[in-house]
Amino acid sequence: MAFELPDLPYDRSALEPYMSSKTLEFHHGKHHQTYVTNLNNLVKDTEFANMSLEEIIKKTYNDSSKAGIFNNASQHWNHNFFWPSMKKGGGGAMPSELESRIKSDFGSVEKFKEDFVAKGAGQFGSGWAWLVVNNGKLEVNSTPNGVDPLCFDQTALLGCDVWEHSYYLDYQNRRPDYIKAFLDHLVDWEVVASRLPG
Ligand code: MN3
Repeated sequence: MAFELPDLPYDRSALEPYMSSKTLEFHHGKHHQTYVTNLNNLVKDTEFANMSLEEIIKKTYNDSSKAGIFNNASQHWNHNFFWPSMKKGGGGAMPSELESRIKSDFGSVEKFKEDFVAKGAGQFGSGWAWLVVNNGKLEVNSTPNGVDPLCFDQTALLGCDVWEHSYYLDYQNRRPDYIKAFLDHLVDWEVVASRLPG
């Protein structure tokens, strides 16, 4: 079964002014669509054609002969995960369980946000900043290109796309400002909390 581009769970203008409809038009409509199209072309008539996205990612990570499949599969997964992590009127207060986990593992919500922005801003070139659960503990990290927490058997709670296509139209070179706005005005913390392992 072919992979498909999911609809955005909000209008293209819903995240303005923090993420413009122009950015979503290109980012969702062109970039994400291209990963889906490339992936479908690459897995056609191969052993990967009937695997889940997660299986494909785990089986092709670090296999240089399968780099094209890995990159497009992981980027499809990453964007499927990214869109519903945001909502109109996001940011704001976190559900109490998530907030207490963050306070206990980072010291404070402010410290978590500082660390997350620093990881995303410090990622050289294209990649992602993540909040993950690793061995029961909340951590922030960053990954290059399409690499994601599935590759390391970590549970992803939140990912921020720090490829230039995610912010350049709205923030130009000000990547830290984009990541701060993402945390303070876009993230749906209810969704993030729902991803905590039970
Ligand atoms: Mn992207």
